Amino acid sequence: MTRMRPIVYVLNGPNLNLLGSRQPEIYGRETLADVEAACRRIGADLGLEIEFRQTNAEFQLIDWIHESRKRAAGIVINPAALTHTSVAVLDALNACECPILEVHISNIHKREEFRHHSFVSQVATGVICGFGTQGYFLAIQHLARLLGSPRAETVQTQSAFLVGLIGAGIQASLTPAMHEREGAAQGLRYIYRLIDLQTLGLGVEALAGLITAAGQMGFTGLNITHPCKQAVIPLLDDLSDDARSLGAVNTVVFEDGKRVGHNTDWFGFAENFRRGLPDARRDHVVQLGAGGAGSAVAHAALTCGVKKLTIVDTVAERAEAVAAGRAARFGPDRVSVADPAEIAAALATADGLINTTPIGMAKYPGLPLSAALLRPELWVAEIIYFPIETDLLRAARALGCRTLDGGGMAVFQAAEAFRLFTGIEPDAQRMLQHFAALCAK
Ligand code: CA2
Repeated sequence: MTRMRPIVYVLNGPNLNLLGSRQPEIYGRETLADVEAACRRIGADLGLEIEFRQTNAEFQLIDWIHESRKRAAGIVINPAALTHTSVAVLDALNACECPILEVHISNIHKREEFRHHSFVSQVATGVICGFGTQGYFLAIQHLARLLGSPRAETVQTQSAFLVGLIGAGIQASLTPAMHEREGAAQGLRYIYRLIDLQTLGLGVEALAGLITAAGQMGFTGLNITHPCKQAVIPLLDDLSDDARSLGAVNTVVFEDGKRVGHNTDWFGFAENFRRGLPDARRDHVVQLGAGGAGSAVAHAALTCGVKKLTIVDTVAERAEAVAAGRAARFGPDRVSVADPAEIAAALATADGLINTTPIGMAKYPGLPLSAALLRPELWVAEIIYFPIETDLLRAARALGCRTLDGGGMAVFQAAEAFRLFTGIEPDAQRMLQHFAALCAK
């Protein structure tokens, strides 16, 4: 017999649907959809069912409070501006017998005088304010404890995280520093270990043993990099849809004894692109390189709305393989392959150029194509971040092209892995700043 999970109503009042779009200095950059997704994940971990709602109408909020009276084991409520005005919301909550946790993203006591008083607080079991959207997660966690969820204590004490990166030649990686700094900033005990096959004198065949050992030693999860992103797949119990489609995994989460593979590389490029070149034309884009990150970047470009992507690689079979994989997911009309000899023709009609080859990295300096093929209307994106300004970006900027460096991709892939490992929303802005400081060293 399956036991019913206790239901927690997470209710949100007026204007919270604007979250992420305005006033980020007060409310952060996450959208309400991000908060909802994180609440659901945390609820699931704690054995709770989350009913997440938002309304701009006072009567609707009141109707939902009445509904919670009958169905909810607990209420998390951010009544937004109604906090400070609504006796009706107070009366509705007064009729509820379950615990009520009042949440405010901002510290209302630090703000205008009219926000200092809350009608709701006099009926709330507890009030959380000023912790950003983390307040919602803390409230859910606290409710789980109050409701006697058998998993509440484990999740609570799991604020210690042990993660690592398996790959070869990874000593210079900035990922451990990014994760550990964000973990510390979130008040977590967070340790990130490098497991470098090269320094250990091991080959890819050691991967299975290392993953088993990490699971046995209580690792929360692992990042996986070259040369193990494909080799890890047969060692996993489950894959996210994107990782399955890409045939590459860079993040493994140990969940209830299972190993679940994800790919955050594509998300890293997509998020960097969305933020860095939000209004860039994307009817036709040329991608140089179909190696290590080729599939993930192509996947990201197509997800971001690139209508036609032309992939160019010196090894034709590699370009064909990446194109075939993405065509299977996005349709054959959106992806094609061009021979390096045809690059001038491909670029002539392109809006943008993405370099995924290693040319431009500190150890492979130079340009991946002739600078004569660039023109000011073309935007140019990189995935290389060491150096942050490659020869290609320098040449493109000199011509007046809009450019995107690879730093953001490195940060957002790490941020997404952090979210998968911890269930906690990282502060991407803070991670970007930290990364910039690390690069400046
Ligand atoms: O800090 C909070 O969570 C508040 O409940 C948010 C309310 C405010 O009236 C309370 O005093 C404190 C406002 C919600 C509106 O949210 C926006 C988000 C982004 C852009 C504009 C509004």
